[in-house]
Amino acid sequence: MLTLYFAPGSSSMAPHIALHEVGAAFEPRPMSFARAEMREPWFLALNPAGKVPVLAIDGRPLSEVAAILYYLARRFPEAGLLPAGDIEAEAKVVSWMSFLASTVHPSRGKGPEAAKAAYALADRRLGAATWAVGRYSIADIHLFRLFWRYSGAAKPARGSFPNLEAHYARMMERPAVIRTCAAEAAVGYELPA
Ligand SMILES: N[C@@H](CCC(=O)N[C@@H](CS)C(=O)NCC(=O)O)C(=O)O
Repeated sequence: MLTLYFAPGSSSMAPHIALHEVGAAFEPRPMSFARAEMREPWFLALNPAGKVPVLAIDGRPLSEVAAILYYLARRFPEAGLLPAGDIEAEAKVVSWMSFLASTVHPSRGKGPEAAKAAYALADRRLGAATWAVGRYSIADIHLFRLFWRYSGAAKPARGSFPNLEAHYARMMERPAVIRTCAAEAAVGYELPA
């Protein structure tokens, strides 16, 4: 049994998309920023950091976007979300997700210039490639969610990050992304600006 603790539009959007990509049955458990549910003792027992996402696997909590994406990709290999049998390509997926979690995600909290520099770096790193690492993978899901949030909040001028914008458009065509956006919008966004 899989349960996803998520807050619409937040970091948990990435594992939410991945769950739809792999087609796994799961229980969605919406969490509210407004009611500070992530600070409640029962949730802190699942993740002492007080953050979504958490994926409960038969009741055992797994936190951190990259770890949950990795778990889903490995548990459901038929979905092809990790390059199979290619150690170097798999390591590149880890490289992207480490970069996204350690450099890109925290950049918004460091001010607009830091965020712009981090997304410019991500844009250069992606370059003209269709997907982050050869073919579609969990790295693309992680990248997409961060740029979705940044572009929605900071509203950079069109053409500021041409490679990320093209990647975003490709992602928005995927049924798993469309389903996730619809499901999260139906719950309702409570995101700070
Ligand atoms: N490093 C974590 C970051 C998760 C994170 O920052 N979650 C935020 C939402 S985007 C959160 O739950 N914040 C709770 C709060 O601010 O109360 C990951 O990759 O999962």
